[in-house]
Amino acid sequence: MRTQNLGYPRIGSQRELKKACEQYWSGKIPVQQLLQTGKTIRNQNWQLQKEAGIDLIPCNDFSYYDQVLDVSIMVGAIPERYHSLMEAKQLPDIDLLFAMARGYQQDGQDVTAMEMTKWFDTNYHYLVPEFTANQTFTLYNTKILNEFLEAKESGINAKPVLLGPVSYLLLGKEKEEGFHRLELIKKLLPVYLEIISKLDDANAHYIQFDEPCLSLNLSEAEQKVFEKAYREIKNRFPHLHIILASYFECYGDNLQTVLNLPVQTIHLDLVRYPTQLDDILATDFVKTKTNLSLGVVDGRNIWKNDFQQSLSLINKAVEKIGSDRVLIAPSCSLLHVPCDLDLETNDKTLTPEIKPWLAFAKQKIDEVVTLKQLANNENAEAVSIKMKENIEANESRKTSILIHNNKVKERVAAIGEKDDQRISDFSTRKVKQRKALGLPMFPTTTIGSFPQTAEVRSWRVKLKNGALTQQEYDDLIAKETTEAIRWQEETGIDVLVHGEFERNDMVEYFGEQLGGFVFSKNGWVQSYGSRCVKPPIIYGDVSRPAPMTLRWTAFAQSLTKQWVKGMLTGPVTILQWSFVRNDQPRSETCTQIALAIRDEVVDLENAGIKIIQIDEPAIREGLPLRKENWQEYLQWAVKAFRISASGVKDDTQIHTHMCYSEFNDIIQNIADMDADVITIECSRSQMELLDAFADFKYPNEIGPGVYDIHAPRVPSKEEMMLLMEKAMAVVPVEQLWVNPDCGLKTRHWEETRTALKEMVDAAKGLRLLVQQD
Ligand code: THG
Ligand code: ZN
Repeated sequence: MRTQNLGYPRIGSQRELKKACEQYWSGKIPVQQLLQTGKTIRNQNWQLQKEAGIDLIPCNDFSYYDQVLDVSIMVGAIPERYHSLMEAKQLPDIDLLFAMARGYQQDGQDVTAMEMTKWFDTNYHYLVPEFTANQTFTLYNTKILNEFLEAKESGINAKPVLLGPVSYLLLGKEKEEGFHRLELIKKLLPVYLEIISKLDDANAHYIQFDEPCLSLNLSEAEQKVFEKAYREIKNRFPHLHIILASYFECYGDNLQTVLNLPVQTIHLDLVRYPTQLDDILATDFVKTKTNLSLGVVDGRNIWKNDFQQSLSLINKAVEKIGSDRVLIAPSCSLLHVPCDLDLETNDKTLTPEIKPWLAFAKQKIDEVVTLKQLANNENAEAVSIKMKENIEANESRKTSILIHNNKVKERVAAIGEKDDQRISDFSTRKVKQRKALGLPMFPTTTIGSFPQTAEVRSWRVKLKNGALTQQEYDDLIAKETTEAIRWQEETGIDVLVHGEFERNDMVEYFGEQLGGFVFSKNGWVQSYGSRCVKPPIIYGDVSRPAPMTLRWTAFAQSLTKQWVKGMLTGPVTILQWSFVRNDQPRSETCTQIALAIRDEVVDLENAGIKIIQIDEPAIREGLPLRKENWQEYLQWAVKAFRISASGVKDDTQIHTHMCYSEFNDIIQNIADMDADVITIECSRSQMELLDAFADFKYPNEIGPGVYDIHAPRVPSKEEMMLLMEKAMAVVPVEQLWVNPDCGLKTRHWEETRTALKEMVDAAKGLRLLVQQD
């Protein structure tokens, strides 16, 4: 029996890589210092895994930005617009990488970044490979070999990890019509073979190909491409030990294909899908020589492993195929969990009762090794102590009074048919809202957040370390909020927002105030590039001990005669961006959060707030990877949103906001959410997205984003009017709002002011246009 790891977090346990990258980008450190930081992190990670006793330690799991982008650079899939930057090596490789990831504006050049999208159902984002019909590939960069040799220098014969060729193509997109990207496999494979050959020459024994697309619904033709590709690799390198890894789901209908692939080891995510082990052990697989990597330690969540449960899976496999064919592993790369629980030394955030229930990446590595020792009966005395500790910790969690709140459970059980329904249907509500709100045609609003300047962030740091008193901090937030309200009034925006200056992250802020949640001090997880999030930990029944947003919303409303929109994060998004308890269904936890948000909505209404937005940007990313599971998820997710929104009177207007396009396939479910107004990201696709709403005859009101807030560029009034005219062609004018794409938190004030003035002018222009008709 051996142990392996699929990938280790690369931001560094103190976010060293994030800090070094950002300092490098702002010109504060030279490139050598950034590269040295990377090298230190890689070596620390390798040593840590070596000392823990991991047999197959990954390399090339490190990246300065994103592992998919690294493959694009490795195989030379560098879109045309970066070629002038590459020529004559004008940019060193690392700067080319950052230019592709972040765009490049210097020396009169203005090149846009590559598109970013969600990595499966996680909160990690990757850079989408771009392919053309006459796409060529060449071995442009040997990062994977360099990292392998670097590990070797540190005395580690590492296992190179590489996104497999088929998933790499599937995760990309065609930038022109007339071909399918999978056709490119013929051109791509030679480059993969070339790099494998270099690794082979350097004496790599193993290679791990990540093919996470095997967790999706694949056509027969797509499955065939997997077979062809891996046969070719195997033919060229018969002695190389190939580990095939997919995760986040079972192999499903792709299982037979996977079993036919000429690979030595198949990895299973047994956390997501434990019964897959039985499925495989019931086939002829047992008679082959192929190894199984049992992903029993959760790479997506922070709970301590249940050794008894894992051992029963391991023992089952050992009985059928023998211990030599078994590897123990985390369920997926540990990229998705924080680095080290030992760094959580603050008893106030992670209380001493809860901390023993958890394991971060470093602790999970130990769990993998301990499980092997337990299964092998190695080191019996020392290991039996660990087993005892594990049973005790899990028992203490199961029986803790902290996780149970009977009032919450009773409330969930008592949810009735009416609780997820507004009093009247939209056609009735619309009339009452028009009368109550008195808004003009094409009402203008923003998504909620205004720029979080370094200064505003610094106030929070000072409050935490005692340099500001609570009163001083509150005064500063009040001043900032007041200025934002005044500025919006002057600019002529119709529905105002308070700006969210008091909030850190839109999920963390709510989690901090809800019962059943705890926080880490340092539990950062990479979201994209240098950006990290610190997901709250939901350990128990969720309650709302006190109003969460009432104070600042009511304060803002008291400053103005115009409507101020209350801003809340929706239940599905809070669930999706937190570490969720695994001792009850996610749907149950989501319903509890929905009730907490519902109480907040009702409190806002009682305080005179007539427009309330419940954001659900993560509702799409929560979709199961297999379509056959979509409806079950959508049913409870949509219901949770409706529960949160349905406690109000007809004339209170509920908004929601969603980012990330592709609504076509879930438009019915979005309509079922029954928000009075939905604001959506639209401008990048030039309103194409609206077609789904138009074809469906979406009945409620829509604010299609008229400018892309993800870029520093300021669009003109004319440009925005043009986009809105496109919208008017497919959606009745009385249904339309005018707003930006998304929140303005990451933008600067100057560009925000100019852009919003243009936006208000665009709305005025549109009103004139319509009156003339
Ligand atoms: N919050 C959470 N998840 C998210 C987003 C979010 N996932 C999708 C999308 N938004 C990802 N985008 C970002 C944008 C900015 C940051 C993180 C994710 C960010 N992070 C700070 C950083 O890395 O310096 C730290 C966070 C903080 O200041 O509290 O700015 O909005 N949960
Ligand atoms: Zn958004």
